[in-house]
Amino acid sequence: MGMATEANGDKKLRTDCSTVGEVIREERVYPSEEFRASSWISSREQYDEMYRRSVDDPDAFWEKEAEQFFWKTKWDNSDGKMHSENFDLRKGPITIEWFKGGKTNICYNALDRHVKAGKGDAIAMYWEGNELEQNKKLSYKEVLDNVCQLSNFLRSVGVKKGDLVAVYLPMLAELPIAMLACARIGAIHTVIFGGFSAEALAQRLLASGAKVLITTSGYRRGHKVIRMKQIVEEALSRLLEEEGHSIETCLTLANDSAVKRQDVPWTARRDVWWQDVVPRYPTVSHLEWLDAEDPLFLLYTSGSTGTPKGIVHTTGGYMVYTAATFKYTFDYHEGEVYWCTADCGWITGHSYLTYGPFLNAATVLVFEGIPTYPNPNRWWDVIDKYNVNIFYTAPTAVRSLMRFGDAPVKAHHLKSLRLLGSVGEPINTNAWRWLHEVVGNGRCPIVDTWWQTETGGFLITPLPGAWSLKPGSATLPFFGVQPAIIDPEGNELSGEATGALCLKGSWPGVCRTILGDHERYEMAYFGHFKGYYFSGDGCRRDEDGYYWLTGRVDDVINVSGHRIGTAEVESALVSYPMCAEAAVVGYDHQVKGQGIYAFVALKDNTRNFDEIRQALITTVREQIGTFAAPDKIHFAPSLPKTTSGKIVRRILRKIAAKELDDLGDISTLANPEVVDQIIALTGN
Ligand code: 6R9
Repeated sequence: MGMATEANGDKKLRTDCSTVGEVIREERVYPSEEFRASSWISSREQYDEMYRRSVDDPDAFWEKEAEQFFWKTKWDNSDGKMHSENFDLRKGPITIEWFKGGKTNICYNALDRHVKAGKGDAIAMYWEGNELEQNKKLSYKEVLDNVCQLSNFLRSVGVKKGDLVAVYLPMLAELPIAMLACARIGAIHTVIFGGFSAEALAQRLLASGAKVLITTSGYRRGHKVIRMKQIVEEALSRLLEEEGHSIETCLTLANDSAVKRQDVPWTARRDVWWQDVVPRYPTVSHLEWLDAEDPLFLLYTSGSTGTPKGIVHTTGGYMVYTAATFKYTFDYHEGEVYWCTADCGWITGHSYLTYGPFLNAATVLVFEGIPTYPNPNRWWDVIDKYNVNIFYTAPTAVRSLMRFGDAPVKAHHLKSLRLLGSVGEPINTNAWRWLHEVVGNGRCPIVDTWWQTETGGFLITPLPGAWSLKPGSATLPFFGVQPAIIDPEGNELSGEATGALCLKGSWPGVCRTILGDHERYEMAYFGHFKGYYFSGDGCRRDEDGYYWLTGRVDDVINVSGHRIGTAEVESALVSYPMCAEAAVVGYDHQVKGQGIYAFVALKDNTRNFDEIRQALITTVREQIGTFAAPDKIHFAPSLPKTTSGKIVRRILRKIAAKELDDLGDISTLANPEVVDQIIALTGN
């Protein structure tokens, strides 16, 4: 049965909220009757009733969700409450606790529990490598065995509950295995995205205080070979020389098909080959029972100012929340093959490639490669090869594949697909329609999931069997989530409204702190609008209560779904000796969603701009990673500033967007003349 696409009754035109800013006809897309009837939440009425319960009595609602897991000790219910929170700085420090006093282990619930229930032979993971011939599959029992061996090794090198273990790996099967092995023994994992440079890796290792690092000799990404251990070596020697910080154990997976053992730098005593030690350990490993509020992992993310923030998630609430959101949003049913194209270096790889799916005993496809290698058929080949039912990806990847036209998709049957998902940035309606019509053949609903590193799991997302979709809208809040749209004066708006997207009251998956800096956590999320968590995103709520995300309203830019702080890029640029000052803004980019536009004032304007431009890009690559390199560098005599010396980005954003008629009032600048000079230099 097909999915009906109907134009909305009044057929009115409106401005699309996506970053691309097209004008579209509002339409609704309904799930087929067959899809609806078999889904967990199969009607708006069912959702409305559950949603009401979830906000009227969150404890009762989440208690029911939590009860399906194994708890060594039940949470403390003595005062009749299993969660407590203060979301309002006026009332004291921000504190959030869910299931406090309860003892559990997320690895037990994600693996042992299923094996004990007789599902040990079910496939936990299909792994498809960068190269066509590379693949493997692992049952739940096999993943558990691997996790136990690795956790025993980690114990043997002194890792204990509460210790930090850093993981710097590409998308090998060993990456989720490493995360689960840490969780098993109560070690806190911090996964550092493989695209980060030596410098960025060193910065995160130092900030986290990790003593153990798990990495690989190297890997292939498309045609490129990346010598990962070489990057690690650079990071570790810099750490030792400049900071006196040393990593005690560096467990290195030999990935001979990319970089051979003999070709990597090696430090005896510190470095060990995974293959030489881990398989020698027993496949049973006792569990560490953790308090629900013990930390599970640390993940660095970018904010609008300063250095990356080490976001801390805890055990119990995160477990219950990722499991519930995975089940209901992806409408997961046993036996289905689920593919999430995210990297475990970001939150999506934590919540919806690892924990959410494994907690639901799902079969997860892990793909190491890129969509265009060896050719643009690769993704569609993979979907047909593994009969993928649920496919979760990012708008930027969809847009990059749209450029190859429909033919590569049409050459595949893709009949197994039942549901599609999108994350990371607003999805523009063109990409939405292409995904829906060409990839999903008009049959598969799209869940456009809005959430953040800090939120742990989905906050605004379709439940695909329960209501109709509007292309480009993340639709309605998940259970227990209370969005609020707030105007610049801090007033919560009702009905149709546009403003800053905030949240009232906690949900189990929200992060609890920033490592070592609770005050920064309080200021960043709870300091703007008292009594609310501020997301940093702008949003519109329409006449049907649907939410439309419009992008960040702070100084964070979203490049191909990678969250980048303008301050980080600026600090890399100004570290280049010839750079006097730099300001970075985002601008609309056809494929990446947003691109990075850097305005740079040099100390000496007589130099060769092309050479300097190249050197500046190299500097950003070295300090952060290739993904953060500016797309455009615009040299300027100086930057527009207020009389107190603050750079006025608002004007630079307009110049980057070529909206020169709409610069606003520039007369209050300390140096209004530079605006014309910058404009005259466009195209530099
Ligand atoms: C999960 C993730 C968070 C920021 C967030 C927002 C943007 C994510 C989105 C979306 C519109 C969606 N974002 N999903 N915007 N629609 N479906 O991406 O986490 O890396 O922390 O980024 O990404 O701007 O604030 P993270």
